[in-house]
Amino acid sequence: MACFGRSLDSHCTLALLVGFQFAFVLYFSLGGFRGLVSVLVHTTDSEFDYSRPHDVYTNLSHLGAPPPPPRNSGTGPPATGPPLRDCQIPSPLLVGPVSVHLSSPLSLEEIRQRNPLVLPGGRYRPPDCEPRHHTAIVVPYRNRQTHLRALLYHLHPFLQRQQIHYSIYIVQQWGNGTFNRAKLLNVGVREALRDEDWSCIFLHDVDLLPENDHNTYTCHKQFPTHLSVAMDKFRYRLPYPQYFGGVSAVTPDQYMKMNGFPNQYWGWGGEDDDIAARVRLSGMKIMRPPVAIGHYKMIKHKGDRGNEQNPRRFDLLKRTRLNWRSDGLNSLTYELLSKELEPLYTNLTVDIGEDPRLPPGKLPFLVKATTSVHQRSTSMTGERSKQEKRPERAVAANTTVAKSDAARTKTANQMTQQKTGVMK
Ligand code: UDH
Ligand code: MN
Repeated sequence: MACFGRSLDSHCTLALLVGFQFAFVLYFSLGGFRGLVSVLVHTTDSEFDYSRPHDVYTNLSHLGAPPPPPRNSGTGPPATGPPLRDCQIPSPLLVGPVSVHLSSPLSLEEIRQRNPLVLPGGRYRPPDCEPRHHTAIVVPYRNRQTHLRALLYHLHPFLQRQQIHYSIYIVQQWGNGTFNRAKLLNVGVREALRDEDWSCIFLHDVDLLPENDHNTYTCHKQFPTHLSVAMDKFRYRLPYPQYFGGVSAVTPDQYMKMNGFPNQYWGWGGEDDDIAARVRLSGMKIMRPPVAIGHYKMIKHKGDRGNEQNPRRFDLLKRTRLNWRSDGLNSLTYELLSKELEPLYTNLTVDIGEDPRLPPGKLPFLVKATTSVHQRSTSMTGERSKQEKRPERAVAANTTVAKSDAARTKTANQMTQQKTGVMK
């Protein structure tokens, strides 16, 4: 997000120069010989015919039902059946290029009907084999309902064909304050890890739709991955070598090593370059799939109200080297207002505060009903008190889940304790 959508300035020119050098080194260090071969093999699109894409729901009827458990003979614990075989790598269900529909997505109910094996919270586990990958998809979000439906329509079948165990988390910024993508991502990682020990966490813009299911939503063991390397918006090229925006992935360990993401970028731009810098500063590098595979379409949109360009982004970027150890996962504060297990995703509504640098007396913009993906009918105007504006904290049974669950907070707690490790 940081260099594009406007002409290059000195910051971007410098980034480009350093980036080319970095990319050159990266190119020859992408996992040794195997990486080199895969880069050579995939340098052009010739391997995939994007002019004849498959329907994105292809092969879903091949997702088997779980094998029936053996009959229970009398008393004792219920029979669990033989263990499932490991899922094959690569998944035999993959088809390559898939068609992407950018306009008029189906309703949430229609999408749910097309994905009968997806469980509440947007969870899925292959029914007939043991998944090798456990991936949480975290989406920073506010007020993009059409985009969200398009994403869910495309992503669920795409991920099911990859035979991974996954869940989709929509992290919704509450209120009308300036949007903060990176902080929402921090919250999403934190909350997702309270649910499960995910082995991989995807950071996914709501308006990016993957076009090739060989682009697997899994993590590299050692280094963070940038997946959206070829977006239609940038004519299917990487816009600049260090670009890390759109869709990227980290393991919990990698995330801790880089002290998460910055919390201080309010408004549009810069935070993805900061994240890329953290990767480098914490001694890691960025992995990427071949350009022929990392194809994405971005739903066309204008800038959002409340997410205007951040004029401080270049100043902040100059200080990443100094700030990354103190601003990030270890300084994250927020309030989880609600967590709902919707049929196709887990909805987290969070109060992440407001830009502390807003000039006193300057009110954030006023809009109606931005709180919910499903059009909560709360009318939100700036005049009402903060307490009044908040969605009610639902405490009831199965749709809302209380914040802490000791058994599941292991990794999240470890991450907090890691503070000292990160600060080294
Ligand atoms: N997002 C929201 N709601 C917002 C703002 C951002 O959900 O109000 C999320 C969403 O996941 C989006 C992501 O943050 O995909 C990144 O924001 P973006 O899509 O605005 O970023 P992008 O790089 O900006 O696509 C493209 C140009 C926007 C116009 C800038 C004009 N100066
Ligand atoms: Mn966008």
